[in-house]
Amino acid sequence: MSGTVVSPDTQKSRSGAPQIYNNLIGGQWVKAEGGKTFDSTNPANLDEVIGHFAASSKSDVTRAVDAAAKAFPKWKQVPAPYRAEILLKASRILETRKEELATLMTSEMGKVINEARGDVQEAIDMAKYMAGEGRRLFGQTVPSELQNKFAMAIRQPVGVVGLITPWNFPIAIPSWKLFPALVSGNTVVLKPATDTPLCALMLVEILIEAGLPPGVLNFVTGRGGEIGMAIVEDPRVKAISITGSTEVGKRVAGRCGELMKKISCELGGKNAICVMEDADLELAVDGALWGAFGTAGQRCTAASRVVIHKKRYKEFADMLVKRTKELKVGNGLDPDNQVGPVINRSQLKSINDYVQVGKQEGAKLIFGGNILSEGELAKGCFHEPTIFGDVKPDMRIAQEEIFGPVTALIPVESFEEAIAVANGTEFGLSLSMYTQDINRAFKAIEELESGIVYINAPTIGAEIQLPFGGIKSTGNGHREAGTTAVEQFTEWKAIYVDYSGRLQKAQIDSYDH
Ligand code: UN1
Repeated sequence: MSGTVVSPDTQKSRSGAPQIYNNLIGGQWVKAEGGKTFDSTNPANLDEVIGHFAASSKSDVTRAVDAAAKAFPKWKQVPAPYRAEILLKASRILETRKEELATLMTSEMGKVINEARGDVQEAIDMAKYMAGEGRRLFGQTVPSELQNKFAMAIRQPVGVVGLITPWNFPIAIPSWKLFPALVSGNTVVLKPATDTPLCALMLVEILIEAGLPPGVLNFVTGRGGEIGMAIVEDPRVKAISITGSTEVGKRVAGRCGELMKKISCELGGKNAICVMEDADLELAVDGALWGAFGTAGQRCTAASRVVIHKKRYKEFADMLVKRTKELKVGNGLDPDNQVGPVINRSQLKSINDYVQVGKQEGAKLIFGGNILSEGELAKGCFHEPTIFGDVKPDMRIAQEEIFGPVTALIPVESFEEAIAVANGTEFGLSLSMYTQDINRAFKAIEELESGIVYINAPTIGAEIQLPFGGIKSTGNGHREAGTTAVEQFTEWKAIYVDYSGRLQKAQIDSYDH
């Protein structure tokens, strides 16, 4: 398989002035037709421009879909185990370049370096897992009710798929969508978040280097409003997979519904850790600290609520505040820092606006609450890890996704109340229960209304070999990762082979004894 096309721009040293990075269409790195660009900047230092990227419009999307549609007939003929070889090779390149990619990610997205390594590792894991899927892509064989008749179902690729990815896991989440889509035989138009286009571009380059033929993967950067909907609207795009805000996801899903397209949404969360009176409190505090403030709270799975039994509430709150005080906030490239910046100024403002909402609602601000602007921090988008106490379950800060380092402590009287409070939002992604009681643990597994449940572990930290996704307003019935990932990217075809040599009528002819 030939087709290695490497961006001439990214081959240059990244140490000098910021480079211009183009779209990848049909194996060629090309400028947006309008010639316009936008900048990606470092959230730890907004003066640092990471690169200039193509500000694409509808016509660029049309060209990308042209290329993907043209490449599809040949790509779907490539045996899945060979498609998988490319993913395996990509996993090896990712491993070799892990440190470089992690450093780049911290500079472009802000997450602290150790977490950036984890993000790249998640893509490596997914590449290996989906490479294995190339030799599975299981179908079904079932008995026929008639003699001399064979019944089976196979998976086929859906065609051109549109992938719309967020900035918070800028390599991992594109990998969750790209790898199952590609191994299943689809061709792709990928639109990454405008805050993190370089991370996604690096992943694309690696797949090209691993041997992906021209046109199989097309990459278009630009504003969601402008090009995201253009991907959705193009009649040749047969399926969309999007991770993003609930607001955008609902709009995209609505339109896909009208157009009868397959659509999988991974949207907001308002995840909770429940801490019962019998919990190992040290362990629960460790979990809450990591769940609430890891990735500066910018995970769909972040623990933005902690529901605590009244008997241990004060003790827990004191311990959490003490530990939060010790967290070091700053540029994620410094390995001593534990909390990096948030993604951009508008997100910083939105987070701080929620802090004001919490105060107005009468929640007790027990730690943090401020935008950090001392010294070097003034150049970036840093927010103090923030804890509200005595939060009522129906307050906005306990109901709405904040997507920042803010958590709400909610006291409850019982296990049953904890479950009811945990379930009492419009979302259903990740919920967790800390208890030493095995009966309660299993009751929680049964009763918690979410796609992911943790026992004695925080709400973050899903592994790629199990389904990832949520219920209620978090998703629309799909899951990423695990064996379920290929569902969105394949169509079932049921096949009956009648080798009786005569007309046999199902449901009408009966078996003759
Ligand atoms: C997200 O929260 O947007 O489970 C993705 C986790 C990570 C993935 C999170 N493996 O926390």
